[in-house]
Amino acid sequence: QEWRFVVEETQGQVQYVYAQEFADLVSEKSDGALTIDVYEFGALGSEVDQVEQLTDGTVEFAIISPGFTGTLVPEGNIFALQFLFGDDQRTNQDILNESEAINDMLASRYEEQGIMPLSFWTEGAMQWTSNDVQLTSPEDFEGFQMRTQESPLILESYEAYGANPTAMSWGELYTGLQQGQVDGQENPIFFIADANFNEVQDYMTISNHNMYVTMTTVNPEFYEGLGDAERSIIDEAVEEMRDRGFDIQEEQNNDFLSDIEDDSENPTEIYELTEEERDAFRELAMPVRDFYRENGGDMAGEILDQLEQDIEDMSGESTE
Ligand code: 6CS
Repeated sequence: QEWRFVVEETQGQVQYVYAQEFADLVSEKSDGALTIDVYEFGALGSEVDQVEQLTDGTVEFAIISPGFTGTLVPEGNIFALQFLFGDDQRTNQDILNESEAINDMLASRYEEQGIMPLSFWTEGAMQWTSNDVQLTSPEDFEGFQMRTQESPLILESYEAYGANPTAMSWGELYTGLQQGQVDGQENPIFFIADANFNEVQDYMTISNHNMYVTMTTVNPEFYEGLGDAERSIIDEAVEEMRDRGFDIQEEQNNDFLSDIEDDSENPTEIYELTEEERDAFRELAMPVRDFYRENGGDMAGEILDQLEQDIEDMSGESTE
C-alpha cells in the first residue's frame, strides 16, 4: 500500500516533521506493509488546492489549516477569533484534544464536506511582523496592508483593527512583503524565521493574539474503506503524535527566536506587548464573535457557546 500525505509546509518545518514521523510510525506498526509518502508544500499546488486534493481523493492524508477552509466549512472560522483561547499553549492543546465543540460538533461539519479531521493541534502562538510601523496599538493598523489566509473571519478580524487585509498563499508572501504588496503578516515564530520573512520585515511584535491551529485530516471514504487492522494503526499513530506534535512546535518556536534576534544583516526590532496594549486589541476582537455567530454557518452559535464553555471548564479562566 502506498498512500499520499500532503502538508502546507516545507521540509524541516513543523507539519512536515509531524507527517514524516507519522509515516514512520505507520510503517513500523505495519512491519513495512503500509507506506506513506509525504509531499511538502509547493509540490502539489497552493494550500487551497490541497484541500481539494483531499476531498477528491487525490491524496489520502493532508494537514489542513482551518484558515484555508473558510468558505467550504464556515464553522471552521472559529479558530480565527483572536483572544478566545488563553495564553497557556499546553492547556490550549488539551482543549483541542478534548473539546466536544471541536471534536464532535465542528468535526462533523468538516466530514460533511469530505474532510475527516483526525486531530486538531497547535503550531504555537502567533506574532505580527511589519514594515514601517511597529504594531503596538490598533491605530498602527490604520490602512495597514495585512496578509492573511483565506478565511473571511481573519479578514474581518483585521478590518476590526482598521487594517486592509488581503488573502494570499504563503508561497507568494516573501515576495509580497519584499515588494510592498503587503506590509505585514501573522505566524508562529518558527515559521517567520524558517520562511525568512524577518529578512523583509523591520519589526516583530510579540502579540500572542491567537494560536495557530491546524488539523491532521483524512479522506472519509478512504478511512471508512480501511480494514480494522489498518484503521487501528492509523488511529494509534494519531494518538502517539498528539504529544509529539506539541513538542515539535514548542522546540522550533523556542529555537528559532534567536535566528531572528541574531540576524544582524537584516535586523528586526522585537517588541512584546504589555497586557494593557493587548487589552486594546481584545476589546476590538470581542464583537468579531458576533460576526462569527452570524456568518459562521448554521451551527456557529452553538459551536461557539460550547467552545467557550469547554475553554472555561478546562482552563478555569473566563473567555470574556
Ligand atoms: O501562513 C501560512 O499560510 C502558513 N503558516 C503556517 C504556520 N503553516 C502553513 C501555512 O500555510
